[in-house]
Amino acid sequence: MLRHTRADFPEGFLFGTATSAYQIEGHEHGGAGRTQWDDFAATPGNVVGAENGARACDHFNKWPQDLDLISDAGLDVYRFSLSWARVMPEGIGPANPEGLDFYDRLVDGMLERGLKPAATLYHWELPSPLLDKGGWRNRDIAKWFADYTYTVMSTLGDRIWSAAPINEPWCVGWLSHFMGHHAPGLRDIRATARAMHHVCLAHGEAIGAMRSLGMDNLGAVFNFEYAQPADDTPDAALAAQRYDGIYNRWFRSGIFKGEYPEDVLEGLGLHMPANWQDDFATITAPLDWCGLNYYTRKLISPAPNEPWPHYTEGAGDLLKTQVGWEIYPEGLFHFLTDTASNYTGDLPLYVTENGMAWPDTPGVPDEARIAYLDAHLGAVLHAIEAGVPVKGYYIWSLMDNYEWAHGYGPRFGLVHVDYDSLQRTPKASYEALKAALRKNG
Ligand code: IFM
Repeated sequence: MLRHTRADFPEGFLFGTATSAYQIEGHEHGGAGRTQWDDFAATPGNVVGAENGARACDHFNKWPQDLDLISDAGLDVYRFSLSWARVMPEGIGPANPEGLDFYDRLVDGMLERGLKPAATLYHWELPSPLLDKGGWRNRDIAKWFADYTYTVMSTLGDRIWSAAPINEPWCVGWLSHFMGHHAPGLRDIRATARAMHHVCLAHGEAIGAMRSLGMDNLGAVFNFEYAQPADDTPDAALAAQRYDGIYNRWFRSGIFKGEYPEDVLEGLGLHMPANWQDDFATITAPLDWCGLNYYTRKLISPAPNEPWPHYTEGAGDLLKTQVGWEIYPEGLFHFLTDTASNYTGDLPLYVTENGMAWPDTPGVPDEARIAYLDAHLGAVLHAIEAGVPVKGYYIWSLMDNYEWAHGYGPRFGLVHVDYDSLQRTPKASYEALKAALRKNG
């Protein structure tokens, strides 16, 4: 059972669940074009078992049953993403009618079930032909992305409840271009600086494209990790501050303040594209809400003999999830209050992702996930009591799915997926959530 129920939250507070296109749809269906994740997974050593999203959960065909699961749980919002390569197989140029039709039916299916469609336009499956042109390193990506956004939203925009251009810009910029853990697997500081800026520019251009179509309720979705100094030394504190700057401050600062943090520019400044300062008028396009994805914390130690950013990251001894992430709900409270106090003021905040991976087996109650959700719902309530305008909480994820470089091993779902039969089985956490959402006073 969840201790926290709908009745504990303010009237109108929204509960939702989130997924993304490449992780669930089955990319081999419906005339979708090749993506950077197909290429990355096909290169030895990048993804556990070289697994890819070709089949995934076959949501492309099973979506009515998946939407039924969401509405039967009593959830209000479905945060889903659209695959650029499904809509435009070449990334630019003609749209794929089968791809647009799929999303058209999906959105209608949400509305028929009383679910609010919360769309994300980019959740990482860049069309391969655009990577051939440099991908996020190429400034032109901002225009390509705005064109894709315009095409999609010309069809769907009148029925979308809320939209965000890009999921987790840190993953697009840093994780994929500096750490090399995600496609395209680069480890290059110049590419990183460009990607970290172009992702902000593309965000702003896409917001402009959606505003030109008359859309509202537009936002941005950032991910956060609490940076804890590994010990009490001033050097560890500085290292953690640098980590925090790159991960947690760069994108919020660019998008809400029209500036990048000085402590990050110390490392990236030399590698930035020409005249980057001139782009802030586009990047700071006004938003209607801000989304926070939060999972864990890291312990940060100085690494003075390494090049900038001179730190290493590790884990402490808190309880860990299946992917080794420490469970630290205090971090969610921190980022909600920090965002409202230092960046967004009265703007509505949504927890757009939160959840845990656990090695679930059907029939065995996933008590660990229930406890995780309870603890984080507690952090949200605490933030609301402190005056932070949090308006919703979405769980990652509806069902087990493709966890990127980890393949299909980590299970994040409220619903178990058997990857042979593709059968969906709700877990105990799904049932607990359903009971908690029913308790409306
Ligand atoms: O699966 C991912 C998702 O694609 C983005 N946010 C974090 C999740 C868990 O790693």
